[in-house]
Amino acid sequence: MALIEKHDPLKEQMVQILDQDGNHKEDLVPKELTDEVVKELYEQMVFYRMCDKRMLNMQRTGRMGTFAPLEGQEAAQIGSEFAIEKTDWVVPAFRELAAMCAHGVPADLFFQFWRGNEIGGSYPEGVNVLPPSIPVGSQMIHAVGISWAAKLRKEKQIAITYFGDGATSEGDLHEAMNFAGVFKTPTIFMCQNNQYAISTSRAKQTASKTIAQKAIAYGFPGVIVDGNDLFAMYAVTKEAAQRARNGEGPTLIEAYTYRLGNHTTSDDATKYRTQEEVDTWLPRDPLIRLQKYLSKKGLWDKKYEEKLQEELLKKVDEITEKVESTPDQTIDDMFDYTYAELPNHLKEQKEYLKQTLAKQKQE
Ligand SMILES: Cc1ncc(C[n+]2csc(CCOP(=O)(O)OP(=O)(O)O)c2C)c(N)n1
Repeated sequence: MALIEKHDPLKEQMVQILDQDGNHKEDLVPKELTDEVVKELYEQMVFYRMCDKRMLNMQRTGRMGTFAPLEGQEAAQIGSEFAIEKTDWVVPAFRELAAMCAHGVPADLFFQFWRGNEIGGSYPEGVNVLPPSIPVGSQMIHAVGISWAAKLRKEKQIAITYFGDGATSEGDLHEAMNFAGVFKTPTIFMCQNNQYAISTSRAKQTASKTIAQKAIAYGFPGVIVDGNDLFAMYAVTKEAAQRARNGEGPTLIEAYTYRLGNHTTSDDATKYRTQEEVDTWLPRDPLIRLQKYLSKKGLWDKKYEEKLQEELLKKVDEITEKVESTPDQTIDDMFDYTYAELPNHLKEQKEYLKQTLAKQKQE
């Protein structure tokens, strides 16, 4: 528990194990992060960045709806997801391509969701991930509910909920954190502080020095982590998960990161942030620092990267083809994936819609 216990969220210090030059603090590297595992996680991060790029290309060519790109936040998501069990719950906002898919959501369904196809909400049985939450800051109370239920059932399951710095201005987060603190629910509050809520900068979002310090008011620890450092993200989330499973309650993690792309495909970030600012973040890219780390160990070079990207491109192509050859959603798809059993008023609406459309076809 050393990293969380030692941390003072008021001090604006950040837990970092791997710096932007690929240097690491040997004594802090978790033993689970063997060379093989780090390589595997790096490959996942590359894959999700490629999926993200493909979605962007599809959107620009009219084959995808508006969506929120993830570029720059891969370590925050993959590092934290790898620290929990597949039986735990992931409760995302709307930028969590990597966390959701790493936790079991098939990537083609993620694509479908953002194409507006309700099939995108039909996750396979046993995948413990909630759908993206578009209303900002509404999902954290669900995570607290899920984890509280697990605690009442005396199960060792925990929930991790992802949200942005902007979501910390929503009342629901504070209700969720208060409840979590009082009932010591096994919840991890994962704030990806990517410095902006659309055009509102972090400095304008809150007068608090740090986001992590907000946890103090609710009686549990808050910790700031270098969100572009896979090792630190894993190590701190692992500790938070252990705390949760041991009955010690929630943790707020502020993953200090940067959204390299636009807020969504409808946004133009050049209107509110300077190129100089973006340039200061480019060398901190989570992928580049892992490349440097692996390269020092003789495990990464340009040839390996080319081969990897070639292989992953095939995977991304297959996903795209599957997505684009899937038939359009049916009326059933529109109704069937929200409730375990459809409530009566929705049964009536479904029937009404079917009959109305059938009548229209006859006319
Ligand atoms: C309740 C609500 N208000 C406003 C919006 C419009 N909106 C969508 S994303 C966003 C900013 C969210 O910022 P943040 O929570 O920091 O997450 P990020 O987009 O940076 O990942 C806003 C205001 C919304 N979706 N829901």
